[in-house]
Amino acid sequence: MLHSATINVMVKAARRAGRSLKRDLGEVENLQVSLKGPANFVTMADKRAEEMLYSDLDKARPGYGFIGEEGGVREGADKSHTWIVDPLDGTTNFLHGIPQFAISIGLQREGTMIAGLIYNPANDDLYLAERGKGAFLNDQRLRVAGRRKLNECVIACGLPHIGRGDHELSRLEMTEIQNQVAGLRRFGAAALDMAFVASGRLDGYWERNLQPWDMAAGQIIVREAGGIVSGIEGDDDPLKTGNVVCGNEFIHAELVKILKPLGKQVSGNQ
Ligand code: 2AM
Ligand code: CA
Repeated sequence: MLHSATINVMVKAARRAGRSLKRDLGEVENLQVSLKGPANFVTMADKRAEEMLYSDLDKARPGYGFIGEEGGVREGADKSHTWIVDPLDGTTNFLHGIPQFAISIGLQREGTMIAGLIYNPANDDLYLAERGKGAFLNDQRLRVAGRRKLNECVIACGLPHIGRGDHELSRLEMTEIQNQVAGLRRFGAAALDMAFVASGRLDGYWERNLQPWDMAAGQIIVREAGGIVSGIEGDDDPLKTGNVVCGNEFIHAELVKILKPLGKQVSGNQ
C-alpha cells in the first residue's frame, strides 16, 4: 500500500512514540504492586510521547500548528495546517496495564480533517485515513459494518468520569440503548472506539464531553470507511460540541433518534 508523504511522516512519528509507550507499559505493570502506584510515571510517559510526536511532526512539517492534550496549542507560521494530537488516549487503561490505548494524530487543513492515524502500540494495530483515499487497518481497506437492525448491533459508549459530565443522563442513555441492542460495550479509549466502528467491529459508538484530540483522527477514519460521524444533535460538529455519535448511515440515525431527545429531557443539556 502506497501512502502520501504526509501519512508516512505520521506513521514514523507514531511508531517512535509508540515504542516509548510500549516500554513504559512494561514499567507500569511493575509499578502496579508498589504502594504509590504508577500515576506519576504515566503522566511522564504521556508527556514524553507528546514531545516526541511534536518534535517529529514539526521537523517534517515546520510551521504547522499543533494542538496536543498535554501541551495545549502551539501556534505555527503556517496558519492553514494544524496537527490535533492525543499522545495517549485511554490513559486510565494504560495506568492499569489494560492494552486498550492509542496514539491519535489528526491533520486539519483550513478547518477540514485531511488525514488521521490511530495506533495501538500494545497490539500494533495501525488505522489510517486520508481524505478521499479511504481508511485502512494495517494496510487492509476498512468498511463500516452493514447491519441495519439495532437489535443485531454491538454499540459502545463512554462514561463520564467523577466530577465530570452528566451522570444521570449517561445512565438514561445506557438504559435506553441497552434495551434495544445486541450488546453494549465500554472500552475506555475514544479514538479506538471510533477505529472499531471504522473497521466494522463495532456497529456504533457515542460519547459526550470529549476533547477534539479524542475524535479528530477517528472522525476522518470513520468517514473514509463509509460511516457517518456527528454530534448527538445529528448535524453538529463533534470537534466543536464535544459530543459524538457514529456508525453506518442507518445505525447513526437510529442512535441519534434515541439520544437526541434524552439530552433535551435532562436539564443542563441541549
Ligand atoms: P484520555 O484517556 O486521553 O483522557 C474515556 O471515556 C475517553 O474519554 C478516553 O478517550 C479519554 O481520553 C476521554 N476523556 C476526555 N476527557 C476526559 C476527562 N476529562 N477525563 C477522563 N477522560 C476523558
Ligand atoms: Ca483522549
